[in-house]
Amino acid sequence: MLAKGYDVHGIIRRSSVDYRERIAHLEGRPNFHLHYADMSDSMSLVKLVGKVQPTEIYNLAAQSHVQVSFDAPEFTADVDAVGVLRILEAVRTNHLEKTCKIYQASTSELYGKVEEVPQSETTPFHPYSPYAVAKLYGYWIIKEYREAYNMFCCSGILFNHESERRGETFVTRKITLAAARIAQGKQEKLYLGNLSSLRDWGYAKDYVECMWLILQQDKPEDFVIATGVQHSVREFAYHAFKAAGIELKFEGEDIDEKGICVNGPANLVGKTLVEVSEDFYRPTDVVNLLGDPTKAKQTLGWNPQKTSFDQLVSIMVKHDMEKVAAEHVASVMRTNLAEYLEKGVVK
Ligand code: F7E
Repeated sequence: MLAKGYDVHGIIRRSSVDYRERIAHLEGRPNFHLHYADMSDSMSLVKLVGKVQPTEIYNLAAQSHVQVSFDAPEFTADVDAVGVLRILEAVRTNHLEKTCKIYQASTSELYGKVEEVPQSETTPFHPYSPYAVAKLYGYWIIKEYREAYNMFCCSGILFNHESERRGETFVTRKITLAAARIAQGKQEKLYLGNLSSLRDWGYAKDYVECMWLILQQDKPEDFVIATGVQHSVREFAYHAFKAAGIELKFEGEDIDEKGICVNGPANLVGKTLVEVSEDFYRPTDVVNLLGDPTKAKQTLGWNPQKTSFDQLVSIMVKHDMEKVAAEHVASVMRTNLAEYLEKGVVK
């Protein structure tokens, strides 16, 4: 958005620790502004929308971890479902419904216990987690306000979109970080849940371009955004470890399945590097997601294969190999400095 010349306003939540690593490089830019507000606090949203008078709103705010939604279902519903309504009402309250377009980050999780493969804009929904049920409300309330009040609001039904900035507890990033740490001797093993789960993974950077395109159309519509290519968690792990210089062979089934190193650094060959743990199984899991991006391709002119699966894995592994190496250097420097200070070598 900044590169396109927009004035960008983002909301942040108050926390006792500042954790803004992923936007740190943007802070201080003249057309980038952060405001305290919260998706669970309608007043804060109404006031902010009134102050900023936005022409486009991108609602990416959510409790977005599916497994966590089983532990915090009410919070998830408040933020991911009612939060969308609060934004719509904040726009209406400020009489901006004719000038402000809204993009809602919808999700392939709506298809859940899938009723057809691949999934398109016409596939029936079957949400299969508290997260998905909350997001289904968000999808329908956007559609309702579009029809009831003639507002320009759209849902992008995005399949999994990954990048080097992905949160570290989502499966792709958990794998790429672990592969980097194991390759550099910083971790022994990686524990995962359902290795057979199938996902349509794309590169987040390509997907945000599509979000913007959705709001530049003449009429508001919903779109499936996906690559149309499917891989299992096991395959993602195989390719990520391979990119980190480790070849895995998977043996066994279900909870007993293991990923063993068959090629790579001599100290790792023969070792079990990936194991399955029930801790990462979900009460209900979505296991067969594959998107059909035909409409986005034809209407938006978007290219779903801009970044291939192999390129995505390699971008993420390269980033994490560098991150782990940098952390190692920083820790050696800290240790050396502490030692020099203690010995009085430096003061
Ligand atoms: O899980 C399986 C897990 O947590 C993917 C969110 O951005 O995309 C994301 O939701 C699959 C699931 O993402 C582990 O059971 C195996 O089948 O990376 P994930 P998600 O649930 O697909 C959609 C589009 C969203 O909207 C969400 O907000 O991988 N899996 N082992 C594991 N998953 C995790 N997290 N950790 C494991 O150890």
